[in-house]
Amino acid sequence: METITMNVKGMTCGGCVASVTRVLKAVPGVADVAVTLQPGAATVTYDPAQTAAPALRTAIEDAGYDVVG
Ligand SMILES: [Cu+2]
Repeated sequence: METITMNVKGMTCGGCVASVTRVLKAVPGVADVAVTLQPGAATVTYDPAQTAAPALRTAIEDAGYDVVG
């Protein structure tokens, strides 16, 4: 397992946190997700044999948020 923390821009409330959490958990290979609003960040533990950082980033962006850095 690998863990990555991404800075997420555009989340404004608990609903946003729930949305980002949901889309990340839907990515095959994701084992654990922790999203915080302040600061806006998503920490994801995943199986590198099944997914990778770009797919996680895309999932967040497809949900309408921005990944910075
Ligand atoms: Cu919101």
